[in-house]
Amino acid sequence: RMMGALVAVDLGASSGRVVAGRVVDSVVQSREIARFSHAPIQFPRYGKHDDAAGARPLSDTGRVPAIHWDLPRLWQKTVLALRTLENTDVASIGVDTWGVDYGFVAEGEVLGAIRSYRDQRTEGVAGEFVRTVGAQELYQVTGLQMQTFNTIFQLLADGKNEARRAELAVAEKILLLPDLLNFLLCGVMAAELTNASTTGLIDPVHRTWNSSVIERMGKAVGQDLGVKLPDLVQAGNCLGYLNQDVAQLGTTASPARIINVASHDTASAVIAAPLIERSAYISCGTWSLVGVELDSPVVTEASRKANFTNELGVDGTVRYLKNIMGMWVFNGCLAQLREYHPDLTVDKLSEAARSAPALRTVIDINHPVFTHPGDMCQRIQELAQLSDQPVPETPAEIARCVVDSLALAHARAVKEAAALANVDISSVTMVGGGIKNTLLCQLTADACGCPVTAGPVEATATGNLLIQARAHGDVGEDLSELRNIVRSSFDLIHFEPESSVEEWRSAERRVFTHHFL
Ligand code: LRH
Repeated sequence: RMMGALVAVDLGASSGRVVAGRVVDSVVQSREIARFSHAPIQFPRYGKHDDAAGARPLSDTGRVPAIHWDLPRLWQKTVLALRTLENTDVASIGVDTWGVDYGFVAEGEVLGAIRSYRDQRTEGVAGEFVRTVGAQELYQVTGLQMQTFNTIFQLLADGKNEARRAELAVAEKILLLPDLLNFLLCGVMAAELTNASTTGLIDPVHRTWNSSVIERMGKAVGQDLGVKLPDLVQAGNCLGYLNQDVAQLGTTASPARIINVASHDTASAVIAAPLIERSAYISCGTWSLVGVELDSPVVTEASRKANFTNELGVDGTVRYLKNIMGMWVFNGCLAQLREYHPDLTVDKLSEAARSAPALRTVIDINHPVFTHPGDMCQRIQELAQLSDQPVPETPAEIARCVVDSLALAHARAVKEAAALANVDISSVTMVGGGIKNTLLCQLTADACGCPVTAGPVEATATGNLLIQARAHGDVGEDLSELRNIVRSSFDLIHFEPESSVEEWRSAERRVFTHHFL
């Protein structure tokens, strides 16, 4: 019989989509069922004695808001999309989302709110823990980049807050977001490895939970965390069957399966990055994830200092990469500029950037000032001022500054990845929504001084579908075969470097990189 459809639920940090597809004659055929935006939501957070202010207006801007994800929206949109497929023969469903974030489950339900990794409760927490363990030692045993939002630091922050600590105490399991959605879909709990590798709780060599770090953490939060982490499973595992109350998919004889895909969005994107020999990849979305595929982790001091991470990919691969703030900054500027220019769209702003003077002002796009939501344009202007460069004022100038700076950061990370992992790189493969900005692709080729191949845009959903197809035995086992399928399914765009790398090198020297703002 003709195999049923595969459904990818792909939730990025700024938009989600549900895609139905199949692989027919080594070609991915897919159709978007739903697409929706979503964003971290800010709630004001008050001090214990704020009510003493009485009827006076509260104007203390020093308070940091709590930032949650809109799980009800994400779930509802997913369910509605699935229901449009009722009476279709759906073979399976796979879920991927951004990394690191998690929820608690107790008594068969989701407990409390899902915090966003942009929530500032982790501030200061990481430093303290890292100092006690030792930064070098921690890197050696986890291979993970230092980001204040790593799951490990979020859990530590929870342990420091009475209310969250109480939730953590009654939580039966801690589930990363895709695992949580899978649980809602089929009632089975597990932790899929690629995403678990973003927690800081994985041993990247043995590819297991890292019992020594988990024990240490447990002491810090006064809980046995080990029992709260579900068993690890690999991408391709059949977790369970869709609860028919959620949606009636598949046939009565065989309801749709829930398959663990590479549930970290970046891991799915890398699967569908049509890499050739000696090619680095850049997965361009909210973040730009820049790196190379390796078969073992790199945990040298140089690597730690450059803040490269060893996240896990499918089939024993290591995603050796660096997080660069990507379209997050661009989209943040767009949102802000739209207050004065309501007609502005992503496309218009990208086009405007094209016409603005090149390399006039370059900033450190990865500067921590950009981490939290807020006034992106002003932060850019401040960094420009601090480095004595012309301050970008118009939408075009601001956008150009972001795209130039992002391309520069891409090139730098590619170079670092090659040096740190001791590999030769002669081309770059870009995937993800950010490649719709073709100026970014061209400038990345220019800054890297090597050709760029861009595509597919929907790499993450494609990687999600491919792992499902493989689990059903519809495609070959090899990762290289999966990438051949990608190559024959999408039109890839090639960009040759057009300007001299020297211009970029000298621009790089203007970047202000001090992190004390
Ligand atoms: C990209 C991503 C990235 C993580 C970040 C939290 O969406 O998953 O790989 O570091 O979000």
